[in-house]
Amino acid sequence: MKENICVVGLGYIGLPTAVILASKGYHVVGVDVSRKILDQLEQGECPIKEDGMEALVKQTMADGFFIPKDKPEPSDVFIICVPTPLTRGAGRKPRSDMSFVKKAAEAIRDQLVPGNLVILESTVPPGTIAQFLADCLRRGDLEPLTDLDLAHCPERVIPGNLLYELVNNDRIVGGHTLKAAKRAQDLYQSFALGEVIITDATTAELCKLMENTYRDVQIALANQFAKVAEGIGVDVWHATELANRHPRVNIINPGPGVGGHCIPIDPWFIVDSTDVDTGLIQEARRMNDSMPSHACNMIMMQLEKLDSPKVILLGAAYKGNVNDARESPTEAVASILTENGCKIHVVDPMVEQFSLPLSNLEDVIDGADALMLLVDHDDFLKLQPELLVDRMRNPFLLDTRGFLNMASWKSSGFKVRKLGDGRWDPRDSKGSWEMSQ
Ligand code: SAJ
Repeated sequence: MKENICVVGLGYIGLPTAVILASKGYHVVGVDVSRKILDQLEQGECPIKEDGMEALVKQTMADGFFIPKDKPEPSDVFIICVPTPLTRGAGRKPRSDMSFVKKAAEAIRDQLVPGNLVILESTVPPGTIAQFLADCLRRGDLEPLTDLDLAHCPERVIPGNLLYELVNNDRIVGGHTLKAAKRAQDLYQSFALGEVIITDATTAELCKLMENTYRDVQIALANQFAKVAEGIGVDVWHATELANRHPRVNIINPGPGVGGHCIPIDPWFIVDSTDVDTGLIQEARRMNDSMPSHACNMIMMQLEKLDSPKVILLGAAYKGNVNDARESPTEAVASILTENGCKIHVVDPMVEQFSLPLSNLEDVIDGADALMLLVDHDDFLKLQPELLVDRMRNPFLLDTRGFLNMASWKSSGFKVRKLGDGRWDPRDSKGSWEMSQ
């Protein structure tokens, strides 16, 4: 007889985890506090736009294995998948906001019986399972550290390829005890083709933070190289391609900043968890946080002679081909340009919800002074510069992702500039940019 499972939090991680377990024959109750998410699911809609998700949600609900609810129910296993954002108090370093984990743990507390397995998937500071989670779950008649099996199973999936990675990635499972780790391992191995590897809970907690911090530092290095290349008149994209021909070098891409709900946040959890000098991690954060204003300077330099320039931001998502705009660099870019007197319009064919109004390019292109490509959505490759150029007051394109075919935009009459490319003289109104390849 398969165990009953209650998944708390039906966001980007909780919902796919719930339905994939349901597809393996577990009876899964999925709980969320958002009425909107529950309504969408009940109407057969999937709140997450990812390949395969909608079909899986429909199938598991039709089969009766996945049931969305607004409150937890008694179960054998509880999986908590709620956000752990940052709190940014004035004058101190950002810290983890554990209020959602606390609420989720308190919501399941009265349903717990000895022998239950409680898994926390949310990214958390090291030591959370043994202390914070146990404290939140404790009841007069229930001691979590002895009566329950507690485990941390950090998620690793990349938005944009979520279901594939959920099944195929290797997975780390950290138990408060060996028994807890083995129980969680069996559960995840029921759907994972990747290997599920067990360790202790604190190692698993640190491991997750190390993965995302590693990525943040790598992106910071790419951004550092981009600024250096601009300063010395080199195209960093071309130089990177050449450097990556070295068998042990893999430099990734610079850009207008690092967004999403993980990479800009998780390094701070490490900084906050130790008295050791974490200067390298903090410097990487600073470098990545400086990129929106760096990209804005490239625009302002070009538009400084114009009165109230009209700038169209292409992309609101935090990265290409996703509809998720959390912590998107576009927000910072929009506010910097607005402070500098620009009129801003944001265009994104994928994003439905954003902190600023979204426009259709067709409605805002007339009289525009600059297009700023911030997100590498495949949809933007379909733009036809020859149809845009005559409608703009000042046809200028800044590509912050090294994504568009600059030669084609340039031959259509655009002045073009690419982040990380120093082969450009801003005094030359025609633009002295040349392709080196
Ligand atoms: N970015 C760059 N240059 C690059 C790659 C990314 O500027 O070369 C930017 C993106 O545009 C985006 C941000 O960084 O704004 C983060 O994007 P991402 O694709 O690097 O990562 P996420 O946030 O979508 O997902 C990450 C993944 N972690 C790692 O790759 C180590 C994913 O596996 C995790 O599951 C996820 O964080 C998470 O939930 O923690």
